Amino acid sequence: MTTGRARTREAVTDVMTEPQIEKVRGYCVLCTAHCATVATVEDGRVTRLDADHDHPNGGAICVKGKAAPELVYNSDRLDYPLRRTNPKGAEDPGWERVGWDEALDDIAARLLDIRERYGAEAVVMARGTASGTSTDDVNGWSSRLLNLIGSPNALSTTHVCNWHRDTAFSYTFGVPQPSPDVLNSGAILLWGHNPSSTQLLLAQDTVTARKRGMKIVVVDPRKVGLGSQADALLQVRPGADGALALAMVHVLIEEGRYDEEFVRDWTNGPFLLRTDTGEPLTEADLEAGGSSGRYVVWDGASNQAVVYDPATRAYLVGGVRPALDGTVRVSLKDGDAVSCEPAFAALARLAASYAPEQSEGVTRVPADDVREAARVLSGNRPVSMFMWNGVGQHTNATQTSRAISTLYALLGDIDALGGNLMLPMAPLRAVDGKEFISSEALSRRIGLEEKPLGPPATAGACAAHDVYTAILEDRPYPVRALINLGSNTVMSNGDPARGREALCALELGVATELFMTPTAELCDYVLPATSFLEMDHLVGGFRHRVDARSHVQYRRRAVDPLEERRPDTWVMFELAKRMGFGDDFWDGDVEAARSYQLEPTGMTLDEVKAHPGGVTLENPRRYRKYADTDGEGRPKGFNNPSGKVEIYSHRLAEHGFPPLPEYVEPALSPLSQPDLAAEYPLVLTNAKVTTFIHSQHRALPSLRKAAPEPSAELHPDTAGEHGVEHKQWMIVESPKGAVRVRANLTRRIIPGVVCVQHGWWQACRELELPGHDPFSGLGANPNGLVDAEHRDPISGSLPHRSFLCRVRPAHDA
Ligand SMILES: Nc1nc2c(c(=O)[nH]1)N[C@H]1C(S)=C(S)[C@@H](COP(=O)(O)OP(=O)(O)OC[C@H]3O[C@@H](n4cnc5c(=O)[nH]c(N)nc54)[C@H](O)[C@@H]3O)O[C@H]1N2
Ligand SMILES: Nc1nc2c(c(=O)[nH]1)N[C@H]1C(S)=C(S)[C@@H](COP(=O)(O)OP(=O)(O)OC[C@H]3O[C@@H](n4cnc5c(=O)[nH]c(N)nc54)[C@H](O)[C@@H]3O)O[C@H]1N2
Ligand code: SF4
Ligand SMILES: [Mo]
Repeated sequence: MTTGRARTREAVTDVMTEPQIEKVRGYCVLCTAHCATVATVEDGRVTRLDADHDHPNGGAICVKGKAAPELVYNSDRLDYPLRRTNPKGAEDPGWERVGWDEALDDIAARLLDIRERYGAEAVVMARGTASGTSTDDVNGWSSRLLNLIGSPNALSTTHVCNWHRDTAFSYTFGVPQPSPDVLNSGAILLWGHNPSSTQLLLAQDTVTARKRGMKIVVVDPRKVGLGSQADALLQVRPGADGALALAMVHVLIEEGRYDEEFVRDWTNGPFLLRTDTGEPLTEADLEAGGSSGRYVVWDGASNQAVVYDPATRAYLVGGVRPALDGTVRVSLKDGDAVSCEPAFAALARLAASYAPEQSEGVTRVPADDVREAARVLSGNRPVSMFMWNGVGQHTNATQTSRAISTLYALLGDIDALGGNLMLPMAPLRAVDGKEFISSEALSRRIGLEEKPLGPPATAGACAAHDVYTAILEDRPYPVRALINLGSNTVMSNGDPARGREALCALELGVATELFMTPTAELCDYVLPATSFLEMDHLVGGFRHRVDARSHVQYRRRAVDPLEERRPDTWVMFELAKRMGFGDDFWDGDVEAARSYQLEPTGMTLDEVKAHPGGVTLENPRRYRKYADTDGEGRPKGFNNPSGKVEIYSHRLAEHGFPPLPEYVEPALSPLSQPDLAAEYPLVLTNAKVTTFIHSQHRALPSLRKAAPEPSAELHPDTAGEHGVEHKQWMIVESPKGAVRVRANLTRRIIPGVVCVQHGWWQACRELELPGHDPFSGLGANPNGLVDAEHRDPISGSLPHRSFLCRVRPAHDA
């Protein structure tokens, strides 16, 4: 165990007239980066946050982190538990202040009553994103409570957030997208991810690596952040990423730039597919009693079919050199012969139909640029990558992620030095209480039937639109209670009007919140939560930076909670006690629970606390672990049905989805809906704003000053065609709804695309800047522009980033 150098708290206590200054080490939890910080506390008031430069997850802080003290003292923060006295939907909710005990007792009793009358699954817990709220602190405990209640229904936004980055990626590699080991990369591929605005540490590390010559390839319709310094920037039409990835795959194959040994040895590219059925040839096809779970390759050395067994990750005979191309005829057990080709050859054919010169009209990326980008990657290995939101909010999102993952597979750098490296987090004990819920209950999760490979099956998560259906139509069964735990559910999901209708129809709605959000406004109880600077937390590793994954830290609160604000973790423990689960919740003793979490590390809580900057546990870097062998010399392989990196996804095939990453146009696009596009000729997308997280922070003066109004980016030529001028208020309309935003004319976005911002509702009292009605076409909530009817068939993702729209000046502009 190496110990992080512990910077002791500086306390100046001897001069009475001077303010008492304390420095408290911790980390910012406002976004996914979790930058290590040092808070300055003067006379009990937190006044600033600075980067901690002596921490594996440190070295940087952004404007939001700097503004975090404002979040503690903002005059609109919730300070007391509130109970509604007027019916939902009434203009005035009639909030009355209640005590914590009274609120929690009543909520617990009503949850138990609803469970009794409708079954546990009628209770849903909506979770705020771990990448943009401090609910990361409470996730384990809220899962535990929900599992004890016996409900499988956690609602989250993963289907438009990280699911494609992680699970769709895992359908190729068997693991969620690991962290890029960017400091050791020859090139990084950033696809639909803009870390300069959203994940500061990756941006910082990328810039560091660039200084020693690392290359950067960015795929984004906008030239922003690292895209401005990229060696190759592909400004793709939103939603056409799948075609672009196939175009790049084609270049790698056609120009012989892929890692042939890796593809041959570690992917299922050599597996033979029958050309009559398109399905893999299996041992069962070849011989009576053969297994349909064993696949067949064509051995170029012996010129015969050879069986591969996923159980041993080996061929049944030695010295095999499987073919990656060509068509062969293989004799079947019934004496017939069938012609077959390796999966890799099928991929090559698919990709060839998207050759850069042919797909230019689809992707809008010049063919030469596509070729150049592929060459930059293959010529500068090891390559690491990160894809995120830009690819995850489309009706074709899963296959897009599959196409990008396939491209990455051909480069062969998964789990390599300088590639995307799999390293475990610190071994804290899991507390999510999976053991408390029955598999029968889990099989009833909302959305599971429709999405057997999607978030309900793989991420334990339901989508809001499905939960709204359960509330409003009792399909697949009634939902009567919704706890919003740091989740602005109606703002963050498509179709806010339906969200409002659903929340009004609940028997019990609860929000634990910092502010009275549009979601909280529709609840029966609103409970005042602490911000991250007001609460303690034990963290078992930092997700993104490879070398911070095993860093354990006790984040001490910088200040005590103001008024009656309480940490969500405390709320979970108190609710659990009141619902009769005290025995499984350490009778409400959060610190005792943290000690239990720590046990596997061999450290006590006091030992961790003695190092305010945290402790880095040993986590040796080991590369290409898939090649590790067991006692019998069998390689570990990849955690997929085939034991290989799956170019051909057996899971997708089993469920009737295209096993190769076929490109399908977005549901509403200029190419898929030309008639509609005659009326709505532009492509709608959106992106995060550096200054804010999602629907938050508009009330903080220093941030709002920097971005006072909602705006949308569009190219000057596009604006000109529609009579819109720079800085003018304009209406962005889709077939579904409208928003009113300032036009931001910029050449950094490709023509024909409108990039809106998500999350505008809140006013800023200090600056006297107005709020925006989340439910009205005169507001600025782009989630009203899309519906939930068009969605990705596998994940249920919604088309926030590829819908049709048009623009015009607002009448009052
Ligand atoms: N400042 C800030 N930081 C955040 C957050 C925040 O709200 N604000 N949220 C946090 C969360 S929860 C998340 S999930 C992450 C997300 O982090 P990112 O993935 O970086 O999020 P975005 O900036 O929304 O999207 C990335 C890029 O996708 C581009 N894009 C839009 N449409 C397309 C498309 O069709 N194809 C491609 N290739 N690109 C497209 C956008 O122009 C944008 O530059 O950020 C986290 N950090
Ligand atoms: N159109 C469009 N829609 C999107 C996206 C998009 O890019 N475009 N992005 C999607 C993505 S990636 C995500 S992750 C979701 C995010 O959706 P949400 O998870 O709903 O995120 P926020 O809108 O930031 O709302 C979080 C709420 O939690 C509160 N909060 C913050 N910290 C705490 C805390 O510690 N405790 C409690 N109790 N409350 C807290 C905040 O005040 C805020 O109201 O939105 C999705 N929706
Ligand atoms: S990048 Fe994210 S975690 Fe880092 S300081 Fe900014 S808001 Fe906080
Ligand atoms: Mo997200």
